[in-house]
Amino acid sequence: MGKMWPELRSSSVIRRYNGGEPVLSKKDIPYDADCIFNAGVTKDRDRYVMVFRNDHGFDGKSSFEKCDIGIAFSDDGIHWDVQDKPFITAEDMHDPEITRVYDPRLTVIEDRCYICFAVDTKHGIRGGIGVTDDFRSLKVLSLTVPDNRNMVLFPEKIDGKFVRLERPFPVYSRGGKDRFDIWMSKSPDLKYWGESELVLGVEDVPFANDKIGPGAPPIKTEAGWLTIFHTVDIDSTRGKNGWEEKWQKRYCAGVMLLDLKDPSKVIGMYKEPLMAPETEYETEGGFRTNVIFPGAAIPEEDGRVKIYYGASDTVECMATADIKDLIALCR
Ligand code: BMA
Repeated sequence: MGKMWPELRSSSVIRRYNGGEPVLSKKDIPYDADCIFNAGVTKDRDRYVMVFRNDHGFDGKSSFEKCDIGIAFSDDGIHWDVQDKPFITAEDMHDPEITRVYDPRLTVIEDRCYICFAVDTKHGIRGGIGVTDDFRSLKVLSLTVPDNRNMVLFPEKIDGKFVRLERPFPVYSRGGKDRFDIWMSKSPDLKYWGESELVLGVEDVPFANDKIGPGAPPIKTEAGWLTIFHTVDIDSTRGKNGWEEKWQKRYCAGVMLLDLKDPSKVIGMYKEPLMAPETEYETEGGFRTNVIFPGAAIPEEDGRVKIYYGASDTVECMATADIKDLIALCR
């Protein structure tokens, strides 16, 4: 038996939109959809754009036939106009190796919108990066070797290079179990990536004992790159949960500050969760239980940040916090 992990609470700086009700769920989707979650959101000029994961074709037990990426637009970041067909499907990738595309993140860099997404293939999970100029078609720029995912791009070049955070899965070298960390790589063109460095190890996050990964693309502030990530703790005393026979993990959101000039340096981190699963959608009502999976943080003119997160792999929710409070937590 593993040890019982403590109750975790969200920071008091967090305000869940509408008490934690979803901003997007299956009922909003005009095509086949079961679970709508783990979205990426950005602001493209004055319009919000959301790309979201859709697991559909549920077998009634524990798996889905398909997993692809839909797209929606909004004027206020709360009410969404979902486009009438998916944005990226595995078939659109025109590669028989590719079986699923999911967990997208969006970043606008120099007026172009880039998407990072996870790509399941018959030979491992690859991290994809693409660009779209019309939100209808995607040009794929690069795919990592397996296994890598949870990639997010910084919103501007640093020292003339594109920068991404990422989460590879080094199974053998980390003892054959989940001990996965946040890394960073740079690129001159979003195609060739290198200069890789460790950013944060799972052992440095007091409320994680399993793995961590990038969540929202970082926000530039005077104090540093404000970066929301996800964390996982596992407790083998957790039994049947959600729709699955066995789900022993809990996903939370953490927050840290990275150095503006050298973002491989963590200059501050809140030692407790920024968000922990608390509402019914986050803890009980979904396919899984106890999952908060942050994928976007949008700074607003009023000093607040909209934080988008998937709840229990079933719906997409949003919370807000004051940017000053988020920075203060990291110090
Ligand atoms: C991770 C990913 C996420 C998911 C999370 C919780 O491994 O698959 O997409 O939200 O598990 O199930």
